[in-house]
Amino acid sequence: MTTQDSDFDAVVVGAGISGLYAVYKFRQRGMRVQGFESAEGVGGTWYHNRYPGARCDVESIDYSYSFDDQLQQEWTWTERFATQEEILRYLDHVADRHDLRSAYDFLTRVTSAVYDEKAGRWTVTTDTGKTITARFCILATGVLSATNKPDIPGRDTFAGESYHTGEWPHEPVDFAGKRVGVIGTGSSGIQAIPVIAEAADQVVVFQRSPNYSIPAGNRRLTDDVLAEVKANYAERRRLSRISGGGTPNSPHPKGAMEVDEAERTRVYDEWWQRGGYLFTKAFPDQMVSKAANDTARVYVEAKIREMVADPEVAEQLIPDDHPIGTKRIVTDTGYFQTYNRDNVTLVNLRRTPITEITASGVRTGEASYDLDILIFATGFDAMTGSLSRIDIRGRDGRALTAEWSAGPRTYLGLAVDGFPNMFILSGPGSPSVLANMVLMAEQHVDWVASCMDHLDSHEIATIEATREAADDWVAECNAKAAGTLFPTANSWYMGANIPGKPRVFMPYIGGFGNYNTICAEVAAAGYKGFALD
Ligand code: N01
Repeated sequence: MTTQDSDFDAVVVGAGISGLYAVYKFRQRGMRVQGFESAEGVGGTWYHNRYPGARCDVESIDYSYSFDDQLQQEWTWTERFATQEEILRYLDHVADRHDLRSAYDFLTRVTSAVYDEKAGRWTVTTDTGKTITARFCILATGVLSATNKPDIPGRDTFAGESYHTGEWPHEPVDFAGKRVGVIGTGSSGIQAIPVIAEAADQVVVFQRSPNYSIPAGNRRLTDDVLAEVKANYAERRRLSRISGGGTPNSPHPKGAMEVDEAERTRVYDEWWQRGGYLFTKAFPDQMVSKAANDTARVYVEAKIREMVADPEVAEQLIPDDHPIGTKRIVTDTGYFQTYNRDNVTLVNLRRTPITEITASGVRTGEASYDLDILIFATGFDAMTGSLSRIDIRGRDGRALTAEWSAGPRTYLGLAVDGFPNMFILSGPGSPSVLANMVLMAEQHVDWVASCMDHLDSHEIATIEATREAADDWVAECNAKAAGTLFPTANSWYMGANIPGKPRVFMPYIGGFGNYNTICAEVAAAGYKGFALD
């Protein structure tokens, strides 16, 4: 390989939603792009999370690219909330349609990315022994992709089949006649448990923390609904871009505490019918006022009691340690009713913690559960985990992990001081997981691409966040989070699910629309807060 062959305008790490669009957009600019992806195919999250029941909790018509109008007119989503299989088929289609696979080396994990100050280039090495250089380093490594398998004594001694929901095998798992244990009741566990319960002989759910979950209200999308959406897609996208969460939904004009009880109940009934995590957005004060939040909490708790036949089990399924919505609220299909089945047992780990995993199953302080299959639905080292497993070094060999030892520090979530020409897509400090991740990815990539236009037209080689701008942005993110109820929960947003991880609220919670305005203002002001050289 000649130097010419191994030197690129940009390297894109990851072939998920944001990486694919970055490759498309940069190639549109005439750039030479090298992509790396550790999996065998495109799709990122949707490639790996193939567990039974996996679906997106954002409506399919919104959780899809807007950059290609012909694509959004031609593609037909079949259900309101798409399955993993349908989303992956869509992303495969997008990759083929725009010839994006040709940019990538698949089955190739980036091990290091090191900035060479003299050359003004990033040197990127992979686990396949490849080394390339590039002017721009684009980290599209995903926010929920580094799986967390807790260090439970005897974890690896289990003799049956064992899976993590985030690394699910491609071959179907046969549950028929099997005794299945599921550890974890976050979104993944809550989606998987009802589907597994229908197929398995026995399901034992090991629950440490109960979670709030709202029925999805999923349904097939009719031709009429799709025709209406497609006729109004431009407006739907416009409303999404100015919204708080990247979908065309806005809360009631008044706060929950400003309306009477009858109106509150009417609004909650309406949002309950809408289904899913949107329930936390019914009233504008729901996530900032404890009193307002309590009204939503009490409403949902009554619903749980209605859905679960055994009152004692119902009480164990109701959270008592966080305001509703401060942990990602789950969107489910038939979750609570699953506990009415004879073949499902709830084990409350708060009462009887797991003492060990053995060859034959799981042992708690009170009992031993013999299992054929053990599923870890135990989540991810969110937002920073996919970055910290790459050795990323900026100026003077400074390691990103060391720079972030007290929590992630970015400017706008996009850039880090000391790491020139490096951009993180949908990372900490951006709205990221609090927004529709597809429009989030488009916003980031579009901003980065027009930043590149600016650099090129002004003959500027490098762009780098200033330390002061990063400090101010971190302070702004913290202040925004402190004005909400979110920091009161031990959530993965706070890094609380990983032992030893700093407790910092990682996403920017000022709203997707506000964030878009801030980014546009920074660019219009000649990239305020960045040093251009
Ligand atoms: O992971 P989680 P997830 N012993 O971290 C438990 C997105 N997502 O994969 O709360 C026993 O939420 C842990 O218990 P606790 C979505 O943003 C979206 O489910 O730490 N239990 C918890 O119950 C979501 O929020 C979709 O006490 C242990 C569970 O494991 C995010 O991904 C679908 C344990 C982990 O829950 C992550 O969801 C799926 C231990 N040692 C995911 N360690 C949709 O779009 C952990 N747990 C619908």
